[in-house]
Amino acid sequence: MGGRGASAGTPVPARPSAAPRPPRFAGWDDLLPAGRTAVMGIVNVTPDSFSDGGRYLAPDAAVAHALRLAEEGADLLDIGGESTRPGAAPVPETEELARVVPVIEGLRAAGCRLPVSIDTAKAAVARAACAAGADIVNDVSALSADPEMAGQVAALGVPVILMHMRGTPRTMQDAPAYGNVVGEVARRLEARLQAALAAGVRREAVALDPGIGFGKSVRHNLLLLNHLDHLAALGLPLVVGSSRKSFIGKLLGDPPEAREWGTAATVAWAVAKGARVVRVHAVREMAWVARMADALARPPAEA
Ligand code: PMM
Repeated sequence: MGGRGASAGTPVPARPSAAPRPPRFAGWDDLLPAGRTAVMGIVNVTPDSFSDGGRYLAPDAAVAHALRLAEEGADLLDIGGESTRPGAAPVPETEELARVVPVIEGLRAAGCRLPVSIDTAKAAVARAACAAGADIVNDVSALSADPEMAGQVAALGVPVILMHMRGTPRTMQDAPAYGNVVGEVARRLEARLQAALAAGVRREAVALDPGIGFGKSVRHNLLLLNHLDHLAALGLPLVVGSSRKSFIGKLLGDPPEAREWGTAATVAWAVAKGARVVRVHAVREMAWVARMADALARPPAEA
């Protein structure tokens, strides 16, 4: 599985300085594997993420975990230093920087060439992470939390993920309500896309994400996944992050391991409905699921 990764692009020398670097990838087509869904491995460098909080807070542990995910077949790695679990408090910028920068530097120093995204809503963290070797900005606020972020992403010239969220992590699960969740999420993502373009971000650098679990009830999450093809019709790559989220636990009654099996169903479904990237914790297993679902959804000529 280790050899199934995407084109790793040009080499990434370890570089501890904060100087800007030219982007390795101009857009999503440059970094996604052709003909199959990409698997993004989650590396949360946080004490409190809902699934893996506290396990990889030490930089060495986070780097080792990320290298393991690469070995298991991740096409991209997503490094985050601020928990976005419901109710989570914001993390100061200095703390977030201290969590993520050593991990990105450590990964590059270890020779990892995979595309790396920085999961942050802060422009300063995006800039420092990209200087340390990150290639993509993954912003759960779709460039709306920090007024500097859209201009920063445009200046960096890197691909970006615009994710839908209602409210902030602290408030988002307080009785989320929509008239038509699919239409409202699509319209908001379209508006954030326009804001990004107006700030100078190129269209081919943008991917969209419905933000499963971010200000949504169980039913809202199910409807968004059910109508994922509606969002795919916006014409940009879709990222889907359903892995181990609480709607799966609520549906299945949360016995041990149920969230992983439930995740497998959502990954297969998302692939069939047009996701280009699935963001997961269990990379080895979900890469199998994604590959099988790819073959079912689009049978290869020779098999
Ligand atoms: N979910 C989480 C964090 N970052 N980014 C994107 N693009 N999409 C998501 O669904 C998403 C995200 C929260 O989940 P985690 O605590 O398992 O990382």
